[in-house]
Amino acid sequence: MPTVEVQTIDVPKMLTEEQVQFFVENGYLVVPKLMSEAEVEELRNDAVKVARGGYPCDSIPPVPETISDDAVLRTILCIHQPHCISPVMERYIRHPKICGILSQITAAHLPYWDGSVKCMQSMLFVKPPQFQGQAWHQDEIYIPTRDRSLIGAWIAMDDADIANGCLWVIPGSHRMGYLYPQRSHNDPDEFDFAGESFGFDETNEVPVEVPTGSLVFFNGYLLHRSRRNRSKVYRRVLVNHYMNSWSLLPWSVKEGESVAGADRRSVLQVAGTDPYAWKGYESLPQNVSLRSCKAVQEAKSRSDDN
Ligand SMILES: O=C(O)CCC(=O)C(=O)O
Repeated sequence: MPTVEVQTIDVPKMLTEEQVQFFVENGYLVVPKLMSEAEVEELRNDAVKVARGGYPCDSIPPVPETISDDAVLRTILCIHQPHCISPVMERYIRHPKICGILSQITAAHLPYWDGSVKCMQSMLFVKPPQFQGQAWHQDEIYIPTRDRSLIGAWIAMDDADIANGCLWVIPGSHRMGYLYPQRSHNDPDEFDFAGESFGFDETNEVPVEVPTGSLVFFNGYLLHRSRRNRSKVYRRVLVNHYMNSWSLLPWSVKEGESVAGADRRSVLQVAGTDPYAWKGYESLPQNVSLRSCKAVQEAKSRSDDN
């Protein structure tokens, strides 16, 4: 193993032992108003810059000045990987308060874990009025870890409530580390085109309504969904995904690659040390992708008609 200088990222402890235990037991945790108003405003402004093609990338060309910010935002459900092009979004991935919390809960179910955390994904939801939500799913279906440590840090850029399509979760559904089967759903008015998990009792679901600036943390095995935005306001959220730095990341396994050894290295170390720093890092792709749903398709066909 090559020797490299191992750096340690120190972050503040933010949570009580009761809050850590709540996360371990329930698979989610709300931390109200962690972000200041100025921070939320910075994120909202940067969301507009990303959506207007203000950062060079192939998938979002610059939008002419004659088109209003509102007209641009009203066509977008979600932009995947905005941190690959926006230094502002990348800075929020490393936000010390968020990373302090992550260093306490991400792998708190494992003995000996030392609080080290890395990030592999960001998603910027705009979710304008009438746009669809996401059907039941567990994030580890898409991003597998080897130790069940995947965690989402969901930053509310607006008040999120039942009307505008907040998160709904089934507390404790992460405990066994079981991945439920998935199927297509027949409800494109309510949910985007991703599959839905099934085979569980959903009567215990609870809405996670939070004020602007709050964080919702949730484990990658937690069953969660969100519904259509039935309000007149956006439901903007930046959700970043992280995991224990000690676990390999067998994500997007390449042809011929062994799953046991696969380890994507386009990650950002955000707390503690990276034991695999000796492998080096893959640079982030300088691009983003846009998520589709029925409302996105309708907005596109309206603009094609004009
Ligand atoms: O914010 C939402 O509506 C859904 C987010 C979600 O499902 C996720 O981050 O995994």
